[in-house]
This record gives sequence, structure tokens and C-alpha cells, in this order.
Amino acid sequence: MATTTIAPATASTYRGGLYEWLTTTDHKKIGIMYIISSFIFFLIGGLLALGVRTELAQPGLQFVSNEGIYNQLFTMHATVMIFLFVIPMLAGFGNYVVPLMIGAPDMAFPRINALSLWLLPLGGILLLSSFLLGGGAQAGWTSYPPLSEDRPLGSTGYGQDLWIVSLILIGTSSILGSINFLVTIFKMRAPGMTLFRMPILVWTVLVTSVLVLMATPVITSALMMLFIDRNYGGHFFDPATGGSAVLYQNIFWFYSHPAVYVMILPAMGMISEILPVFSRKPLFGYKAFIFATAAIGALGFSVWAHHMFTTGAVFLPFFSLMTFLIAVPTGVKFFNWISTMWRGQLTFSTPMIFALGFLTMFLIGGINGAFSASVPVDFALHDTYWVVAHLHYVLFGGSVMGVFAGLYYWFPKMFGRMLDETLGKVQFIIMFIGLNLTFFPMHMVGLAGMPRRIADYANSGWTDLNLLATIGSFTIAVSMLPFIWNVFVSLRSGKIAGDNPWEANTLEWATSSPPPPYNFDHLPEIRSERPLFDLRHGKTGH
Ligand code: HEM
Ligand SMILES: [Cu+2]
Repeated sequence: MATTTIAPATASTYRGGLYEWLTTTDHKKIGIMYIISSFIFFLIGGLLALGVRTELAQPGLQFVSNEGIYNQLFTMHATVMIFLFVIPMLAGFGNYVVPLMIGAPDMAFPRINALSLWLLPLGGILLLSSFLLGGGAQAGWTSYPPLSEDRPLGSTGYGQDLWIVSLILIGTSSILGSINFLVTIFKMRAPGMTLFRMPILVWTVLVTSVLVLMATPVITSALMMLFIDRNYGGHFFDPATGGSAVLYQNIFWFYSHPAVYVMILPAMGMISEILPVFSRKPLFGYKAFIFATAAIGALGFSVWAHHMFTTGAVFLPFFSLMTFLIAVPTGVKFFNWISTMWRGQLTFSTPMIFALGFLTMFLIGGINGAFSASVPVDFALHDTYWVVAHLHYVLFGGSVMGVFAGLYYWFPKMFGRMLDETLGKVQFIIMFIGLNLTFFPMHMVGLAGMPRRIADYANSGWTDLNLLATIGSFTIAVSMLPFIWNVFVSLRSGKIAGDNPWEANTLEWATSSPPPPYNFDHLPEIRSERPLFDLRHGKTGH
């Protein structure tokens, strides 16, 4: 096996000037740029959330001068977080890691890969430019008509049009990316890398790509119809002239429910790589995990109307039952993860700690979500802060925890140096406290009846809990400081990583850190889903 450890990142592979980065088609550089740009959007989305929380700290309007501005804050917060942070961040990890994990030299279509990357900042800039052009969109990240067809409070309405155009661009990026992943995974695997020897992360990217390919064109059509309604006198969604607003909701959720799996499956894939490494055991039930992932993906297309129970326009028993069914494959995964750790030799390095954060927080998000699958409960909780609590336990407690687990885990491969463990743990503790302080009280105000998407509230019983949530949100913001500091310090003077600092078993750890442009000088023989384990224990021929 090649153990040619070349000098760390900044000194060699990544030297190339700005021009080289901007024009690169190397999946590793593209992956890193995906990750950096999504992280910047995470910070922007976070600032918008701080705006929301600052306004809600007290009853009355203090921070924003009118509701229109509040509406822009939460609409842009959610849009940026979902479409410019979580989805591209996970795609960025996929880009960096998938070719390495299957022993390929690059993605199948490197230039299309670069296009997928560059569509994202383009879409992001268009979206954010609306703040300079008469105000951002105000109709929420769901943009339901009739709200999204109005010219809202204090706005020229261009914000909504820019929102539509930007989402179409970002969607195009996702569609191209998913085709690229599918062709790469099916066509570029190294000899011996059969489908059932692929790392779990590769499987989750595969299933995610199928979801994107089936669902994203559907929302693109809804966005185009909305654009036509707004600008060219269309009537798709206008009941007064024979259209249907519920039609929009159906199309939107036909995309957006599968999209929630796009936001979580790759994160599940990442922690499924991390838990076994830090338990020093193989993943328990490898195939069961894969089938559970495929089942979640398939069921995901039959539950969209659980977002529409209260419209009165959907067949309640069917969508309720199908939603409950998704708990089964999800439960299988929890069983896999817990059994993997059971009697393992656990080490609590930072990636492992974030993975455990994922397990516990995502569990809460799964359980409080199951409440809303029950129709009568949903009628009570729909559009309250309960839902906001639920979605943040899933997206922050799940996806964001997974993202940080992945960052700490693969940073040494990307840059040749380790991140600092102490700073990592400090970040985790502050973030974990902040996250629960922010989002747990939202369950309580939700049960007390506080609606989501309001700038002001008169009920004095909600004030303390809201103040608590606002304090929590600033705690989360503080937790970003040790992380950013960690990255800057470690890039220069972190411990040299070597090829395989975690003693992991998947192929990306068989090459140098960072890998050479073509990825591998030499590939170990692949006889199982843990080729490096086989190599260490002499289970290969030669
Ligand atoms: C920095 C931590 C965060 C804080 C303090 C925060 C805060 C909030 C609050 C208070 C709302 C409700 C606004 C309202 O209904 O008036 C909200 C909505 C939302 N947030 Fe976050 N959030 C954070 C992170 C995230 C992340 C990481 C994601 C996604 C990955 C996300 C996605 C959403 C979505 C989808 C909504 C729904 C907006 C809507 O109703 O249209 N948030 N957030
Ligand atoms: Cu859903």
C-alpha cells in the first residue's frame, strides 16, 4: 500500500492560486468550495435567525419596524438554511468523499460538477440581492399562494420573483449533481468495489440522488407556474379564476417531503461511518441499514400530504398511516447505531461526540415529529411553535450535528492536519447547550398555542420562554467562534494527520492526506466493505 504522506495541504496540493481554484474541475477542490460556501451561508442564515430571535425576545415590536421586515427575516432565514446551507453542504461532503470512497479518480462529469458548484453562489447572490431591491420574499420558505402571489407589505414584490429564480438555479444545481453522483457510483467504482461493499455514506448519497432526481424537477415546475401566475397573468393557483391554491401545496410537498430526506440521509451516512470507527467495530447490520435507507426514500414519496392535514383536501388515514410507517426503517437505523456501539471500544474524539449529539437530538426530533403524524394532534399543533421545535431538532440536532461530525472527521484528510480536540469539545458543549436552550422551550410555547411566523405576541405567559430561546440562540452563535478559530489555527499548525489518523477502514484513508490530484497511487485490494481492515489484518492475497 502506498504510504507516501505528502506535505500538508497548504504546502502542496492546494497551493495553486485563486485562478486555479476558480477554474478547477477536481472533485476535492470543488467539494471543499461547496463546504466553504455553504458554511458562509450558514453564518448568514444564522444572523437572520438572530434577527428573528431578537424580535421575539419580548412582546411588542422592538427590533423590526414592521411585520413585513419580520416576514423577510424568517423567510430568508429558512430559505438560506435549507437551500444554500444544508443541501449544498451535504452535497459538498458527497463530492469530496464519494469518489475517494469508491476508489475513483474524480466524479464522472467534472465540468458539470463545477457548474453545479457555481450555480449555488449565483443563486445565493440573486436571493440576497433582493434586500437591496425593495425587500426580500415574505411568504415563508414554502411560498404558498395566495401570499406568494401578492405584492406584500412595504415591498415592490421583486423579492418573491428573485426567490423563485434563485430556487430554480439552486434546483438545477441539485439535479445536475445527482446525475453526476449516480453515474459516478454506478460506473466508476474500483475493481472489487461491488455495490454491497460500498461504504454506507455512498449508499445514502445514492438514495438521496434518486430522491433529488425524482422530486426536484417537480418543484421546478411549481416555481415556474408561480412565476407565470405572478408575471404573465397565469391562473394556475388562483381559485378566483379557476385555479387551485391547494394544487401548489400538493406539488410543493411532493418535492419537499423527499427533500427532508435529502437533508438528513447523507448526515445519517456520515455518522454511520463515524460510529463504527470510534467503536472499533463494523457497522451492525450493514445490509439492513441499506434497505432501511431505501425504504425511507421510497416511503418518502407517499407522505407529502401530512403537511396538509388541515386543508381538508387530503385523505387523512392514508397519509397518517404512511407517515407512521416511516418510523419503522428509522427505528431499524437506531437499532443499527446502538448495536454498533454496544460493547465496542469507544473513544470520545470530537467527531464521535458530534455523532452522539446527532443520535440524541435527532431522536427527539423524530419523536416530536411522530406526534404530528397523528391527525387529531396535528390539528391542534399545526402552525404552532411545536412544529418549529420539531423541525429544528431534526435539522439542527440532526443535520447540523452530522455536518460538524463530518467536518472534524474528514478535515485531516482534506488538509493534512488535525483540528484541535479541546476547541472541538468546547464548541460541542456550547452548541449543545445553546441548541436545547433555543429549541426546547419552543415545544412549551407551541403547546401553549403560540403560532409560528408572528412578529409580536400579546400573551404574557409566553415571554419567559421566548427570552430563554433568544438567549439560547446567541449561545449557539458563540459556539461558532471556537470552531472558526480552530480551523484557522489548525490549518497552519495543527498536528500532522498522516494517511489514516483515526485508523478507519474505508478507502479514502488509503491515500495521502491530502490526496494527490488523481486520488490514488495504488489501491488496496477490495474484498469486503472494510478494505483497510483486511489490509491491516493480512486478509488480502498478493
Ligand atoms: C442558529 C440557530 C437557529 C435559530 C436561532 C433559528 C430560529 C428560528 C425561528 C425562531 C424560527 C421561527 C420563525 C417564525 O416562525 O416566525 C425559525 C424558522 C425556521 N428555521 Fe430556523 N433557526 C436556526 C437554525 C436553523 C437551521 C440550521 C435550519 C435548517 C437547516 C433552520 C430552518 C428553519 C426553517 C425551515 C424554518 C421555518 C420557517 C417558516 O416557517 O417558513 N433553522 N428558525
Ligand atoms: Cu413531510
